[in-house]
Amino acid sequence: MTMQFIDVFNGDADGLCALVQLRRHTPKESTLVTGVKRDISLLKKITEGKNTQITVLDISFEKNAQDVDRLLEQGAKIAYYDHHKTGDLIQHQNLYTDINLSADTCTSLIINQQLGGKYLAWAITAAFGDNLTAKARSLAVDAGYKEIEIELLKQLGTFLNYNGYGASLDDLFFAPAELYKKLSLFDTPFEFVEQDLETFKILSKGFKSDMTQAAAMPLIESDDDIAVTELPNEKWARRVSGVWGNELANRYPDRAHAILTEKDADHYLVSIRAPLNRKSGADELASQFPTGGGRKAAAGINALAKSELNSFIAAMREQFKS
Ligand SMILES: [Mn+2]
Repeated sequence: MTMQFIDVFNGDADGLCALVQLRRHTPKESTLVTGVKRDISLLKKITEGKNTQITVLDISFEKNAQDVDRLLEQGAKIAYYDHHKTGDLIQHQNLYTDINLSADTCTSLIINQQLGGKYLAWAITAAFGDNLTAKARSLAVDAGYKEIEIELLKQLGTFLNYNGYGASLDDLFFAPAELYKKLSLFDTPFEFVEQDLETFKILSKGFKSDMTQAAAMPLIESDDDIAVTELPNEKWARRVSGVWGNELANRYPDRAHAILTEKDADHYLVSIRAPLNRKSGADELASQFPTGGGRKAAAGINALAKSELNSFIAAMREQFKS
């Protein structure tokens, strides 16, 4: 029986760039398992662990622990790299983990460290995508990139991250597996943009158009500590909600933000951003609601009942009062 390789990655900039680095370094014929950014229970899509080597990138261990357990029992070898909430880690001889919960790192930076900086520009792209702007910039400056190059990495990171949002693959310009195949042809993001300008342009155009629409939507709550905005149940809104949250966080670094995107008649999809200057509490707020979760700086709720909107806003005020 031959060994089967399976690469499991979050469909955002960080997941994409983490796998690009790994597979540029160690090419493998692998099966790709991914989805929209919010689709993080990815390991349950793997039905059989026997004779498999599974690499997992940028999805919460906590949300996948049962399947890690099951796949290990079935005989899988698993390498797990991440920076989201872990819950209780499992100890097993066939499980390798490199998980760092620091608010200033991301999975691509963890891989970058593993590879000794070999594909740094991809890691910086991901850091920009995960809105680790200061960290990304300082790495880029230290590496000697010119301002125009740094701006390109920032744009690409933002666009790749933006492409991952949406309720289903149907909302996206590119399915993440398809986008991965395009990116993974190149050692650097600079080569990708130069040689596949068409893909870059589709993302760039979509991003700018969606952001313009988001900027026109009113805030339904705002004070010094928090701001809440509501977007309609449309493709553009589902794509842009997360990056619009990042943009607001960058513009108003002392304020926490929530982007409510109407999901159906009774529910919102919620993106939460902690104040950029504090970078904590987003996960705590999200976890108070049944379908919530995420990181300290950025978290979300998959389905917030509209009837709970007032209690959500009250909890948000309480969480982020200065
Ligand atoms: Mn990430």
